[in-house]
Amino acid sequence: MQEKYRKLTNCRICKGSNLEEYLDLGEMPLVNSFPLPGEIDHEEKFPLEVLLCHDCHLSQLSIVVDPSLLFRNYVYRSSMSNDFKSHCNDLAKELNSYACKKGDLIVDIASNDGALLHPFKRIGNRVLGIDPAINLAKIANEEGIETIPEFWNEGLAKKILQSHGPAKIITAFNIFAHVDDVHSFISGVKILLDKDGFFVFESPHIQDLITKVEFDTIYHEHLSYLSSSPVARLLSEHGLRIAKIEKHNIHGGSIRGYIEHNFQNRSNGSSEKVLKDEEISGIYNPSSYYSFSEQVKSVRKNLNSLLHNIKRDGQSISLFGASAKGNILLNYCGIDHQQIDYAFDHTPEKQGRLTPITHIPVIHPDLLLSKMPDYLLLTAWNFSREIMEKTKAYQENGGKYIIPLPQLRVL
Ligand code: DWN
Repeated sequence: MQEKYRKLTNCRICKGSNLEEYLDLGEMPLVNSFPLPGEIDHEEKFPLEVLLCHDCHLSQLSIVVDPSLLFRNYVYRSSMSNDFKSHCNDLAKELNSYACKKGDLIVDIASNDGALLHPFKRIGNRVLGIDPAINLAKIANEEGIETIPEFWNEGLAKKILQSHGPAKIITAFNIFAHVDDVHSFISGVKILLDKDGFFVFESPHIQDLITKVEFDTIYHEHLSYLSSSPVARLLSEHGLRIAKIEKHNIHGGSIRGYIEHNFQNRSNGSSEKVLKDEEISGIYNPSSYYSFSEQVKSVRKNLNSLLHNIKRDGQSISLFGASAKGNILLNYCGIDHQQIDYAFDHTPEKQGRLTPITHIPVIHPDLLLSKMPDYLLLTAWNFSREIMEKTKAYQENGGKYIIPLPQLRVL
């Protein structure tokens, strides 16, 4: 029987073996494995430990779970958030103002339900999605976004170059950190990218994870936790370079890199500034990681004491956003269906199922006012603004929000 995961022995970017564990969150479920009520006897958990490479500074998980287990049938839909969709709109408008034009090919790696490609198609670009999730590729194809249901690699890049020609833009939003063989991934980008093209990736930034203790963004889908220095090192091995880097608030704080062939020189000096900010934040200093575990434990202690007091006072709690990060927060803090009555979530694929291990029933947000919990724990805290806007009637009825991270707050 094929093993469900392998242990990491070498850094995936520099191949060094100078790896040191700095965080152990214990055995955790696969965060997007929402069981049906009849499936809870077969749930699995896997070690969730984070290592720091002392040679290239890449943070990475100690194991690699079989990606087919994680991504072949995927319940996370990018289009559930209007804020994320406008984030994608802004990118399409920006790139069409200077980097591509109508008719140019835009390829999105890990295109999910097509959220990032719809705005490019509306502008008149040719679009192509790549996503191994058969269920999501079906949705995207039905909505007119051509999507190949495969994992991205060099071989697929060569096939697409033959069939579609070079891509003026290749995007990879919230996927670069999910990839085990990053060398094959980037080599594929080099093959398909037009000589004047940009590869634009966006991933959570470890600077925010460490400085704001956003430990709930650590889960088995996220194999790496990125910063500019190890990424630049990887790119340079494949004839690519960073032209521009931006910080974005999405998903708790992300970095967006605009990457070009190394024979181009369209730098705007931003990568030097981001690197300087990273150095000042301490993420290239190993001692910054040694206290992180203690900070994570104090998040758990403070949240548990707040929820304990609320339940002691006889009040009810539900959550909004049956998110991947939420499943880490709940499982690490030992919070389950005994304290949390319902998980409200717009994602059709999650409704009628239970949160993994904690077994909180996921139901449609239309039921929020009828259930009327005293408190809503925003386990999708990265979308707090949008969720509070959508649940204004709940707040007007006296409902309160608990925002667990980056700072524990009750609103
Ligand atoms: O990298 C990843 C990030 C981008 O998305 C994936 N590996 C997994 C996933 O992580 P997540 O589930 O923590 O992401 P979100 O986007 O923070 O999850 C938000 C959850 O809240 C989703 O289940 C959708 C739900 N939601 C909703 O039901 N109504 C969100 C909004 C804004 C809403 O209005």
